[in-house]
Amino acid sequence: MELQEEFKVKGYFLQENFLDPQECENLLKSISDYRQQFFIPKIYRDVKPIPLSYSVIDGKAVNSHLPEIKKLYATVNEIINNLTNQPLFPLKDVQVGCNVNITEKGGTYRWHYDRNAVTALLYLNEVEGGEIEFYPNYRIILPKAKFSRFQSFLDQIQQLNLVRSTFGKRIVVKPQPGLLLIMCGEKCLHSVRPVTEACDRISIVMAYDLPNASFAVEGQLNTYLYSSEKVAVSDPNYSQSDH
Ligand SMILES: O=C(O)CCC(=O)C(=O)O
Ligand SMILES: [Fe+2]
Repeated sequence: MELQEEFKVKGYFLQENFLDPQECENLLKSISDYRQQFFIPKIYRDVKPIPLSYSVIDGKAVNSHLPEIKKLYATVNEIINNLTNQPLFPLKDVQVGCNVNITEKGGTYRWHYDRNAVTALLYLNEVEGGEIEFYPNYRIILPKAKFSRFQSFLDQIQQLNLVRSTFGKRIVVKPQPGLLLIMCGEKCLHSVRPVTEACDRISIVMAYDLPNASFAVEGQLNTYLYSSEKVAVSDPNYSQSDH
């Protein structure tokens, strides 16, 4: 099958050694240098069954202090446009567009869909645990009511263990240095399993969408994902979608 067709059918694409070990080392070094210099917010949201428990360098910080990651965000954009045959772009919201996720021992990332159409995940190291588990092309999206209450109801039903195991195709991917995973983030239910060793799991998350894409209640979701502040809604993911 041709790559574009395969991506459309499967809903995801995996490329091992997209970066070589040395390139991963260099990026890990820049990230570690950044962490020596700046405070990184730690996020903990006690959602069931998998909490959101991670630290993040957001897109604004990437833009100002990590130029090599900013460059990667552009390089991967070209790959994605070839793969999807669509004119996708970095998100207008710079804070959300390109992040570095840092997950320490015991950390996880809750079940969610991304708010944007296509997401690339680039893994920089190998850790015990920390697998991403996902269900590609799984979500039933209401064409005219993506931000409605009925959509969030459907999302919650689809997230149930029994519904997932009955109707979904589960894929589990173990992080390894240089591994690139591209998925239709808004249609692919995903979460990250607990990291089980005392070594931080580092992934770069790059989000793309059509230029006119709009997302409901962005501000609240950004607070939920990028700061330790309390938010009014328990899980903005399911009052709309997420990243
Ligand atoms: O780090 C990962 O494997 C997934 C992170 C993720 O899904 C996100 O940041 O939206
Ligand atoms: Fe995600």
